[in-house]
Amino acid sequence: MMMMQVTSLITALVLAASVHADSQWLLPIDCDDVQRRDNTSSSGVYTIYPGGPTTPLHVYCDMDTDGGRWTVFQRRLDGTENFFRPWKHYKTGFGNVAGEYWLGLENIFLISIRKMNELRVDMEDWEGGKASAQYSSFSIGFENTGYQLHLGSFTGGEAGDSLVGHNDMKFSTFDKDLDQWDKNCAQHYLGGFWYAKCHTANPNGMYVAENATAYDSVLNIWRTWKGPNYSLKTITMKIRPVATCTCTL
Ligand SMILES: [Ca+2]
Repeated sequence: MMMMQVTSLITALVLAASVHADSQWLLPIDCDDVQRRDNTSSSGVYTIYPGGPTTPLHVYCDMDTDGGRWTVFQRRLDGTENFFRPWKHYKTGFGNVAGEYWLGLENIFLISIRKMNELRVDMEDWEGGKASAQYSSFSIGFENTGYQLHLGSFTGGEAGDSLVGHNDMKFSTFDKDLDQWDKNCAQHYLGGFWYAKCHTANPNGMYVAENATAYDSVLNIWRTWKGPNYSLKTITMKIRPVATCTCTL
């Protein structure tokens, strides 16, 4: 009798463990997984698990642009969110995934180490114009490297390459200066980014409405498209696994 109970207990435990393993196996780590599991998924907010089953993460998935599967890690739409924030916020993420947000450097790191990803930046001006910039690969280092940016080659897009000088840079915020300038880029240009000395793109810079005046590249600019003092109406940074991905799934 005792033996039977023990046996059933073990059976139950093994069953529970295998169910647990199955559900882990099925949890999406990015928007690519979301679309693989249901190819009718439309653009919107989903839950992914790049840090494991106990840390669900809300994210906006772009399932429309150029075949979809994009995991959006940065989005500016209307200036409702404050992007002039300290390191701690850029590390963990902030904002509203249904609107403006930053997914968090730790989350971006966890997503980017799992598969080989490409980067796409989409932007709009105030006259109805749209442009993009694409890069063959994108990943960032872990926190001890300052979440150092590793960017592949520019592969196209009307917006031009405004990230070329940012490759290999560490991330900086006003309270953590890891840039290459003797002053503080993040503090001076009102954002948080992979600043060099300092920038040709400032997606997390100050957001101002059309025709507002600002000085000295503090705005959310993309220099090769609209120059150094044009605040973009929208800008979105997104990654997805490259087509040659051989990841196990
Ligand atoms: Ca500095």
